[in-house]
Amino acid sequence: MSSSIEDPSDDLSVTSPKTWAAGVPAVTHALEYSLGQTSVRRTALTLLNINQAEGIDCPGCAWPDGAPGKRHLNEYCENGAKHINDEATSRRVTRDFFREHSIAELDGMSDYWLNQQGRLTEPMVKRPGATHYEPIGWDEALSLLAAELVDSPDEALFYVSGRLSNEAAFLLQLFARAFGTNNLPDCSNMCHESSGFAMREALGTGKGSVSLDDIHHADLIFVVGQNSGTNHPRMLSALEETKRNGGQVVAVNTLPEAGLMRFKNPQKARGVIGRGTAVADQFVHIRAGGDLALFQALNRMLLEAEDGAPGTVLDHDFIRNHTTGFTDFAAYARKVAWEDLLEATGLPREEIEAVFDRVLKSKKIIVCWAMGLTQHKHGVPTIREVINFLMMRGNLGRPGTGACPVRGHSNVQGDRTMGVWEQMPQEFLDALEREFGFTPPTHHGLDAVNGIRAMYEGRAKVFLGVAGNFVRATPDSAVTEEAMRKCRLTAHISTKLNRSHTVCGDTALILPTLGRSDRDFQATGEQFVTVEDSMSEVHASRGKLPPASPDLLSEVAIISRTAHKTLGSTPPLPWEDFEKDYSTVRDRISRVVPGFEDFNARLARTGGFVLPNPVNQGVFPTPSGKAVFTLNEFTMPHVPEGHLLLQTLRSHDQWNTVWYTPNDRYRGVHNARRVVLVNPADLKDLGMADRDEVDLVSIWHDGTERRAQNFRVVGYPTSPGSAASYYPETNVLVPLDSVADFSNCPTSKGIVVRLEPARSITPGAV
Ligand SMILES: Nc1nc2c(c(=O)[nH]1)N[C@H]1C(S)=C(S)[C@@H](COP(=O)(O)OP(=O)(O)OC[C@H]3O[C@@H](n4cnc5c(=O)[nH]c(N)nc54)[C@H](O)[C@@H]3O)O[C@H]1N2
Ligand SMILES: Nc1nc2c(c(=O)[nH]1)N[C@H]1C(S)=C(S)[C@@H](COP(=O)(O)OP(=O)(O)OC[C@H]3O[C@@H](n4cnc5c(=O)[nH]c(N)nc54)[C@H](O)[C@@H]3O)O[C@H]1N2
Ligand code: SF4
Ligand SMILES: [Mo]
Repeated sequence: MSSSIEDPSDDLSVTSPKTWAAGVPAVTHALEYSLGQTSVRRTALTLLNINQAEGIDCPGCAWPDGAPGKRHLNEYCENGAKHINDEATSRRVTRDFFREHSIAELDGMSDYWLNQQGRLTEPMVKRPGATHYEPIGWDEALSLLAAELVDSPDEALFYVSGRLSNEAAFLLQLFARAFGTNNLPDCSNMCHESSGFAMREALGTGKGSVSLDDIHHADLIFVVGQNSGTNHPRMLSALEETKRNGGQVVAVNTLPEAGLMRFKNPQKARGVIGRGTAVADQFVHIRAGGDLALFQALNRMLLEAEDGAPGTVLDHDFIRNHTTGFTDFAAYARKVAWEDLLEATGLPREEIEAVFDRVLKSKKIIVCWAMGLTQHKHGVPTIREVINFLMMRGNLGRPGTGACPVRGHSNVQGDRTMGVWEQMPQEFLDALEREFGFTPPTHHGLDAVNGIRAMYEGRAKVFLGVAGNFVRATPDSAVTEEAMRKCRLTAHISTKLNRSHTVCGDTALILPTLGRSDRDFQATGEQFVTVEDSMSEVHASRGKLPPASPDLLSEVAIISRTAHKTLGSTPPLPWEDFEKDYSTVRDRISRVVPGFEDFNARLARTGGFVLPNPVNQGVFPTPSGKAVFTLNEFTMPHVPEGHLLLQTLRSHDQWNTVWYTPNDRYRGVHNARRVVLVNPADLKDLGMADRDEVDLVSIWHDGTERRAQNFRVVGYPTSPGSAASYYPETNVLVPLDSVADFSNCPTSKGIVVRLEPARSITPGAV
């Protein structure tokens, strides 16, 4: 396998896309990967503990676990198993490794190769002008970091990825705000930010209102812009139960993803030998970016059906008692022309009518969505229109109904609850002030995109990344890398090596930390941490393995010590106590964050609890106290002649910026990642053929072009006019300024590109 930064695609092989997901091959692939990383004993230990009541929360996605009494012994999926054993690997990155490999050399290696080197084992520093990382003691490393955090607090960025525990996230935001800045960019800025903006405006809360039980008992579930079979695999078991209970599923996607079609549950005998369960009752093969129009069409049909049979279609009680803006919304919704809606969705009218039939027959509807909606320019209006759709028939707050943004990282929702957001509301800042006796800054901080701009322009000079891989997760790779290299100091608290460690500021620090699976001993004894999943369930996670190295510190310890060194005793906060005993952090959380009252005692008593969702209590914390119907201007992405709308997505075998193998099994793509999936009819129009070597060139309003070199074309049933390619190789194509309206989320699913014959066959720069 190639170790260079580019995967030359020489071994590309393509087989028919799979028409079903999971089953026995999924188990085999997970075990193969796990046993390639670590011993049978450690694999058994991680797998027996993953998602169990006293065990390790899966460090994969944020899909919830079953209720404690209903959990299987194997409460994990293929990708969760791979993911935890990628962390539990027996491979180690030592000081010898850094002596042998210069930073320039490491910079030329692929994301795969860097990750495969194993767990980081001791703190390392790159001094100004140095070519290599060298070992440094913890005390000196953290003093160095603290010493750089001296100037204006707003010149520092504190990036958080959704792997962080509640305890560590709470302390990090406390540190940043006590220091004097709200510069807390996070992975959510690039992920579900559009969901938060849309839902807060319409419902007064950014969180989903749905539980697993709701999923099981819905009449109709929409799965929109989400590849559940790969990215939230156990959602398929939940949908299987929905179907067993008589519910239906409509999948809306630009690609016919295997997991949306048929599922063979590897935990059930019938999933091993049978044909599995057909997941989607209807697959809606929508045009890229056409979802706003689809929901506008459904909403318009609801209004017309109500005209035909007044009082029977809409939920007038809900609309009257709980919402505002219905009249204006209805007037607006009736105006959008059918031809425009059909053109934007790319669907025949009968197909939308078939969806509408299911809607009319269903009393309990849930809409689930992910990046296929959030990462478009009009992601926020699209999600607002989804909420309009749910509100019209009162599909909110009742059992079996609701809005379900399916979150990515295992604790991304918890990190936000803990205050990691550059725009936390004033009530939260006031609560911090009451508890800790200092006045947090009130002006908004920098998000990911604005943080990159600030580093690029020299306004931000110190970058601390806590988990994640900032330079690969962010758009416009060339610009972002230059921005990072301009920093005075870049520091990362990480478990594994990644490209963010090789793209350094003048000084750079690698601060290696315990992972979820590692046991965590502090002065008062063994500690555990807590997380919140996509359905607002909070529970503990306890590491079970001996730590990857004796020189690792926990995230809580690193953050507490850095804060102490930076701030001294101004304000006077008990950083040492926080490190010794995480329950003291939870005591603070219980007094600052609503819903966490009596945190420690409730965890001990019940093992976990669900945070209250106002929507389910009939409360809408908007300024008017009611849910808001919104007017969402009809838009469709403009794609000039000869161009395609490119989405950058995940293969089946990667975790965000890190790929595990170069295969995308369900889509039938093997041994290559530099591929672009294009509809065969578009290929014909473009005068191109399957397997042609092309460069992808993105265009932007200011006339600039960005190029990603040497991709292989694969004819694929993506909807006409759209193309798909893997992230992060294609992040170089996403202009920094190409962001979703309102949420500032990079438009990773809507990049206008053209395909050009490859300029060279030698792999180019990223
Ligand atoms: N194994 C694995 N699991 C993961 C991750 C991982 O990398 N690997 N990442 C985690 C994270 S952080 C996140 S946020 C989630 C992401 O979960 P997903 O959102 O499922 O991830 P993507 O791969 O970005 O897939 C986007 C889906 O939207 C579809 N899509 C794209 N554009 C449109 C559109 O305009 N309309 C519609 N209707 N569909 C569209 C794509 O075809 C694709 O199926 O997964 C989490 N889980
Ligand atoms: N083009 C494009 N760009 C995208 C997306 C897209 O769909 N298309 N998706 C966006 C989305 S949804 C997201 S969420 C972001 C993801 O962005 P990030 O969250 O920043 O990226 P990850 O790849 O998840 O980060 C992997 C690194 O996290 C570190 N890590 C893993 N576990 C731990 C841990 O327990 N503790 C610590 N301290 N470190 C740990 C390891 O060092 C590992 O190398 O990317 C975004 N970028
Ligand atoms: S569905 Fe998500 S949380 Fe559950 S086991 Fe799989 S990766 Fe882990
Ligand atoms: Mo995400």
